[in-house]
Amino acid sequence: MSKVALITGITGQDGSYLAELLLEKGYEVHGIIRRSSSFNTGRIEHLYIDELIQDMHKERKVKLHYGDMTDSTNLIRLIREIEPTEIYNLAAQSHVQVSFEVPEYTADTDGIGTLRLLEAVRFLGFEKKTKIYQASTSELYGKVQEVPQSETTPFYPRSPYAVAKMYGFWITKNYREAYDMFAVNGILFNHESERRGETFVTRKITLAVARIKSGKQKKLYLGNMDAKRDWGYAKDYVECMWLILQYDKPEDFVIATGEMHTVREFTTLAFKEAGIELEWQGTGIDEKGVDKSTGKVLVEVDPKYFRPTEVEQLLGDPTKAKEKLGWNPTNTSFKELVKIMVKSDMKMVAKEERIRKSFD
Ligand code: NDP
Ligand code: GDR
Repeated sequence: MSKVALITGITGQDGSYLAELLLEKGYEVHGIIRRSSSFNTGRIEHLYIDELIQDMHKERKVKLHYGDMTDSTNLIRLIREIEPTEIYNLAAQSHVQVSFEVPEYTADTDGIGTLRLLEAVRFLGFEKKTKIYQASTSELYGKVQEVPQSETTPFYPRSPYAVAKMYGFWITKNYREAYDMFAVNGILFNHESERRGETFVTRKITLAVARIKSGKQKKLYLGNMDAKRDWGYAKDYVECMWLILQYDKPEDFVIATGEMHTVREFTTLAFKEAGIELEWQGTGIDEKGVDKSTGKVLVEVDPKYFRPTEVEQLLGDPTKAKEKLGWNPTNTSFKELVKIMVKSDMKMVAKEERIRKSFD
């Protein structure tokens, strides 16, 4: 039977890497995109080149459809037309801090959106032919009840985003149990890449480093420098999404590196990659990152980035994924991840500069 995948959130970081992986594996890949007033397909442009111009790339093309997680009839129609054998539900308002500003929309997209998708599959009678992957998150653990967190650790969500994702987690599990569907959760810890959205802390840091190094930005303002995260590489993580759906039983899995670092550590390493040694002075909102060689303050704390309720630390235990899926999360180390991101942003900033100069 030919494999047909439908990816919601295909224009996002993970969606773009997953689309590449599934095309390589010979899948027919469909993706849902939202109408927007400016282009939102930058991460996947290379996967849907106009077939009239690039006929030879035909087999590497994704098929894009307009849709939205808030529109059930749209989801039903698309699933009926595409008849996917696998659905990867990656679409979400995925920014934790933004979810405090748009809690209802976040609940609608991330929580009820998941229900709409599951219900569409059930309504169409596709329970036995369509497997569903739900993008669950380490944010479910929130105020952590045990360290490290595994599939059995209790949840304590700390943001409207996490609460919405909690609904997504349980409704997926409920449909699995109630209707015998292959509907599963990947509980993924933070994963980053050169395609990470620019307002998530890692990418915000690596972009700032590149801009500061080239004289285009003076300072980087951050929030909670003490927050600790288990950061992995997105490319490794999308492979795991696929492995979870290929496993012979529908089960939920934690995907993490098993290593935890502070925002401060990430920042120090990122500047170091660009040849800048930082020294930290002060504490709390007075903390500053100072360039050792020039004495210039390059990093400051801005309380506007503090969250009403913070998740202080997350550390995942990926033992189950390692043992049952044979997954190896150490392909890209923390240091390597920071290096990849800084290098890519330095390249991007240099390219922007060349383009700007060509207009001078
Ligand atoms: P991104 O924010 O990069 O991408 C989110 C995607 O969802 C985008 O394609 C976006 O479209 C789409 N989207 C948002 N709202 C809607 C909507 N109402 N209807 C349809 N599509 C919508 O997220 P990531 O790629 O980083 O993450 C993928 C998924 O995994 C998300 O569900 C996220 O919550 C979850 N997750 C991510 C982790 C991480 O560390 N990256 C860790 C654990 C879970 P557009 O481009 O138009 O905005
Ligand atoms: P997170 O990622 O909330 O873990 O959610 P983010 O990178 O936004 O924050 C990580 C930690 O860094 C602290 N922080 C800052 N965060 C941002 N964005 N900007 C800042 O200036 C800043 N300064 C400090 C935060 O307070 C936090 O503690 C991500 C998303 O991808 C979710 O969709 C996903 O579910 C989780 O990871 C796992």
